[in-house]
Amino acid sequence: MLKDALKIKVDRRDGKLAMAHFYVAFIALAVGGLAGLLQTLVRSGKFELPAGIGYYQILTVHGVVLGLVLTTFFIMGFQISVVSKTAGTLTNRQRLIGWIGFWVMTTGTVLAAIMILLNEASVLYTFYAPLQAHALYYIGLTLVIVGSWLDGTVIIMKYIEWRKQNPGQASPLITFMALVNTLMWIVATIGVAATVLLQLLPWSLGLVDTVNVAVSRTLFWYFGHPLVYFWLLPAYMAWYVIIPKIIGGKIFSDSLARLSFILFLLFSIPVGIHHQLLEPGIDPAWKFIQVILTFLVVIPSLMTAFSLFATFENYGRSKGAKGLFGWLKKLPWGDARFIVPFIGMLSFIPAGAGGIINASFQMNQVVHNTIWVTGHFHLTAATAVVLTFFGIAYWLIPHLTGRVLTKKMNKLAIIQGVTWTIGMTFMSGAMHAAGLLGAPRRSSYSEYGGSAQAAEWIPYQIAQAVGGSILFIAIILMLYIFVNLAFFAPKGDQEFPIGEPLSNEKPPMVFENWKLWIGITILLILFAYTVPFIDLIQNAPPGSKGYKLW
Ligand code: HAS
Ligand code: CU
Repeated sequence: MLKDALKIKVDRRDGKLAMAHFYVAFIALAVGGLAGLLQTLVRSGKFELPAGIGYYQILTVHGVVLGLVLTTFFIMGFQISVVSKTAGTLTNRQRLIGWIGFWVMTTGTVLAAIMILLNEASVLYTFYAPLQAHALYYIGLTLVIVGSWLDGTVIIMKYIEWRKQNPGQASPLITFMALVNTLMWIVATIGVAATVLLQLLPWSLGLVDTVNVAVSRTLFWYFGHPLVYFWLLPAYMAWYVIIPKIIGGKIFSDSLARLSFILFLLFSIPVGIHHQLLEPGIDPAWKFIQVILTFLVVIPSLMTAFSLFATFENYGRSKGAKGLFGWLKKLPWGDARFIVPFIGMLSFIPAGAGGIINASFQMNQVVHNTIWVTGHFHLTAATAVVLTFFGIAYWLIPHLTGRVLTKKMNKLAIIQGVTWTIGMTFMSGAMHAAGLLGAPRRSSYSEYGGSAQAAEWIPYQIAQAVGGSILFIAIILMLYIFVNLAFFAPKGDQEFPIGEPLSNEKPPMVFENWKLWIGITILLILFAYTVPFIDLIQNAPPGSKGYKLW
């Protein structure tokens, strides 16, 4: 039955819902990319923003529009597509909920964007208190989250329906993965919803005068770390399930893939304090416990790396490859659907290593609040994840619009991926290096009164501007390809690749025992966070009034 389902195209109406999400995502790419380019130019010291636009204003645009809007819209569009493909067409009711979710998210995005453009909310994408934004900015972001819950509801409903219709059977792998990501997202977003609704909103409306800064940051990072895995897991879905089919191989192990996703559900959330290792008010013992939990969440990524190598090697050897690395030659290097996400995988090796450095309690002192961290997340989020999203777009957009990726577009797509990689190598490389020399993140250009140390950073800042400019060219190429695939490419049947496992193993049904997994997730969260929160509330210094520093 699953085999038949894999031949069917995604229903046209579901495709429209997914495409609506992709339009917003790619508009976000255009706006956010431009803001990014301007930032690197300002930081090179050779350019000033016109018309009274502030550096922190465009930095906020960049973070919100790319980190929150592009990602959430792309992920929801992708997850709806894979679930519709493998678990079946959405019912009218499910589709309606999806559309309401989409419009709630879009309304929230527009609201937040207007407040940033009016310069009422230059508080960056992390909106740390005591920086205080206009209430409508917080309301806008809340709507984005509420809308994403509605989209998530569609995934959950479809999953439940599939299980009812197929009793005793393991759900389709990629539907299972989309469900895990949705459950993680819902548990995680409760944290940011709590700080916005209970703290930041009443405070920016003037209903209360002060805010407990440490509590609000801790609630933010309770959400902020799983947020980055919410971005990563859809890329992993493509790596585990879609790439094997594209190369003509098989998924190494269905059960291993499910286990790694369950581990992400368990360990993604009780680790947020690794973003606060240098903040006061949290006992070092609890920081250390969350550092250990962070190292546990590295394991499913190592499992993923292992399983990808196994898939590639297996395929290569099945084609007669010899020697230790002979299989590399058998991979389809001319196929953009493969090579662009593959560069993403490759970049995730140094990116992940950088993450492990960040998480190492003492080493965090060297890198925290330096531009090294910005370099880290431009390799993880803006390379590994985003190149995979582009790789997905190259076949999914034409599949949904009934068109095909032509040879010419395929070639341009490879050029796009390579251009991105060159730009990012300059930009992220220079950020890592300057960070180690102490260059701060989240800061506009300054010579710091002619300090000798700041002078050392300037060449790296120029390298960042060079990288940023190359990246902007790659963004223009991506937008051009997107418009082609959405509106102009020749009509045809673009394949929706869904891989199958190497063996006929039956994944253990315990993986679908959500009471168990959500139960353990909640216990781990309570374990990691109860005492820190009690401390932060009981021993809180007087609350802070709001600041508008821009
Ligand atoms: Fe991170 C800060 C730790 C992963 C994103 N991170 C950030 C911020 C962002 C971010 C946005 O502990 C900044 C937030 C802010 O604004 O302040 N991060 C980690 C760790 C991991 C990690 C331990 N981060 C990510 C991912 C992100 C992301 C993924 C986005 C998508 N990060 C931190 C810490 C901080 C931090 C601290 C705070 C720093 C501070 O002080 O502020 C791990 O999950 C990484 C594990 C990954 C691996 C790599 C596995 C490799 C694979 C590829 C295999 C390749 C193949 C192809 C098979 C161990 C799966 C190769 C084929 C060949 C032929 C060679
Ligand atoms: Cu983190």
